Amino acid sequence: MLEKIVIANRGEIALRILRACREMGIKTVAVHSTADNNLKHVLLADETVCIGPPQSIDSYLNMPAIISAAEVTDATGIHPGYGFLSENADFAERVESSGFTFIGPKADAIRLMGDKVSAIAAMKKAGVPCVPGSDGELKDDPDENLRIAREIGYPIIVKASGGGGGRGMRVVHAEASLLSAISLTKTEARAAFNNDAVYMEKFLETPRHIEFQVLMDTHGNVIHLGERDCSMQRRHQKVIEEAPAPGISDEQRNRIGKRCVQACKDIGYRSAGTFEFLYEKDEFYFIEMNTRLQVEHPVTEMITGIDIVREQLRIARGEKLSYTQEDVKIQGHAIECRINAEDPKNFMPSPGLVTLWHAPGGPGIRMESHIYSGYKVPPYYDSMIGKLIAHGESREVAFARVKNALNEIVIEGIKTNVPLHQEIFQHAAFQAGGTDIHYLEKRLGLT
Ligand code: MV4
Repeated sequence: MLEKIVIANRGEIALRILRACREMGIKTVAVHSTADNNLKHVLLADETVCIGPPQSIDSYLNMPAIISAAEVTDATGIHPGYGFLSENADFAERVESSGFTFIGPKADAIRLMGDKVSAIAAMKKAGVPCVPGSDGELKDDPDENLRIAREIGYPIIVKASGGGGGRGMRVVHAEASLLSAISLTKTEARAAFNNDAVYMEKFLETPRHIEFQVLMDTHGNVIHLGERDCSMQRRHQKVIEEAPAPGISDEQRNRIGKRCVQACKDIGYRSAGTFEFLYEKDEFYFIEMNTRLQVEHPVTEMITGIDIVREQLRIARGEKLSYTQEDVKIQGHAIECRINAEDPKNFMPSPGLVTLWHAPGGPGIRMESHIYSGYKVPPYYDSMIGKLIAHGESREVAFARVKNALNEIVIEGIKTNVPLHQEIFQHAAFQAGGTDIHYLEKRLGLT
């Protein structure tokens, strides 16, 4: 079972999945667009299938082409990675109804969590702390909506149930603009998600973004791997992530982790998942669940010693988790820098030929990247070209290592955000730990 899988992704994560497969003796099929013939994992894969032209919609989002690739290569599973089709419940369903294993949760769980109103209802039921809010979809009743908002207290945020990740939301500071904000958000949501359901939450003004990693097998075993702090972001794109989150106690970690584990059992989850919380004034508030492997999974791997991709593959083979909750021990601190092919000043993408590449190294350094000298970064996809991860026995040691590594990195031919990272690691507030989700945007506005 699961002797050969299709890797339905590209870039660093496709390479990460290929490496896990190699360790486990699983054969790999790299499916790729015509712009990606020279991707590192395509060159390393056991088999390759070109699935379409460069535009994602014609290739990495082309469900029939990906499923056909599994059929013609006799693969038995499909790993979606992150982005693209990874949280598309219809895709998961089509993969499984075609007789393949979707290396992720069941379609029902993806669908339940994709609808934020139903996700929050499920979490409340499982005892996961949520943001004070409307307790379900808003009805077409202005007086009732005004009453709910008054009860929550301004500022409030109106969110689309079909949104998430920063799409389809609007902050309301006073009653006078509530009703128009609701109807505007509904109109946008109908156009963007074909679903005009919206809900309200108390708007938290200076929270941190802290998320919990979970793993669940098909035998009812669930573990949490602690949390990550992903507050260092710009325009909903994370820039730096770290684990554990500064200032979070073992008591808080265990308490929230347990609630996430319970929620997984309640919803019949399987595979890797992430519970996103806002954290403000010592309280956690659930906002969304991500039903995929995440970009920042390595920081959790570094502090737990657990290979999350290997566990995903084991779970997909019907095996039990390799670890119990008692086996999970948090050791030291890990920090990840997302390295993007972009102008560090104006954030414009900077695709093109990498003329020279030297990876950083040394104790505690892990570089996840698919680039090589002579690789051409195509203009069609996300600009992330790698992740620099540093681990150390303390946050201070991890910081020292990441700074060294940023100085060692050589990437010529394209612009990258390495200088931005070097600047951020000089900031006293970031060194102190615990900066909120608005910190980077504010700081960039001033300097
Ligand atoms: C919020 C919030 C404040 N209060 N909800 C943005 C992305 C989506 N995952 C949820 N988001 C937010 N929801 C309440 N009740 C602030 C944000 C938010 C945010 C959250 C996480 C990381 C970055 C963010 C940037 C701006 C706003």
